[in-house]
Amino acid sequence: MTTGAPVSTTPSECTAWTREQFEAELRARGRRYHIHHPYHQMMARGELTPEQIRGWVANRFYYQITIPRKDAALMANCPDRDTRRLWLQRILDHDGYDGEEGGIEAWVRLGEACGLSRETLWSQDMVLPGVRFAVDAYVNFVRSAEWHEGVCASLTELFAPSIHRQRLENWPRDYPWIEPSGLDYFRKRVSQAGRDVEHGLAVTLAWFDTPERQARALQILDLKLDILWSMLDAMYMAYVLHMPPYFNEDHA
Ligand code: AHQ
Repeated sequence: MTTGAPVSTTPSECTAWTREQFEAELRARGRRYHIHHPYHQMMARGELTPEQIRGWVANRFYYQITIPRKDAALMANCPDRDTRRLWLQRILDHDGYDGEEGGIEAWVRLGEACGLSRETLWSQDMVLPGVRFAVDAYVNFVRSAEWHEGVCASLTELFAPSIHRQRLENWPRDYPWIEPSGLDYFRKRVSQAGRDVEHGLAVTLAWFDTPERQARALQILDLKLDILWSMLDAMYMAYVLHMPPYFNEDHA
């Protein structure tokens, strides 16, 4: 996780950053990653109640079941067979295949370990409007974006291994009421995210090679950082401040 003073925030008008400088700029956006959101900070300090954990799991489920459709939308826009052969693995990682349950099923087991039923998760009854809008904004962006831009948007995963490792380290101590097998999803993602990022970063560093394109790449990464941050904003309002949409609808 790169934090601290930003490297310069835009390439100069006439010269592109080197690949190393550009990668440093991308990694410097880690200071905006949702690991720093108050909801995640409370999670990492063991301060979330079971209701707040269950709210997070049920809302993130909508993100998880949307990721494969986002990846399929990117593939539909991508004419390059070699890229599609690699990107297909992301869909399989989530949807599963013979002999491998996949990440969505692992997330259902996370929900069950937290006291949520499979039916509750799939009903999406707990999905907050703000979460739904943020997740839909992601898949709709990728549907209409040139495929390299969709690849760039996935690069928040540059920062994901640390957040999965943090949960694996903290949850057994802080949330002992959660069945440890429920954490399988996080175990899988540490390596899968690392593999995804290796490919996504190579594509991004190669394609975004002019000052205009590099500025655009940072704009795309900021959009995805906003999406992840906004999801937690909705959850913070609902589960920490107890102010979900229309909580005060019974006006006098
Ligand atoms: O579990 C996550 C996942 O499968 C993905 C896919 C990737 C993408 O294509 O945008 N991003 C992503 C992320 C996952 N988990 C999030 C978390 O905090 O558990 C992090 C998120 C990301 O960093 O984009």
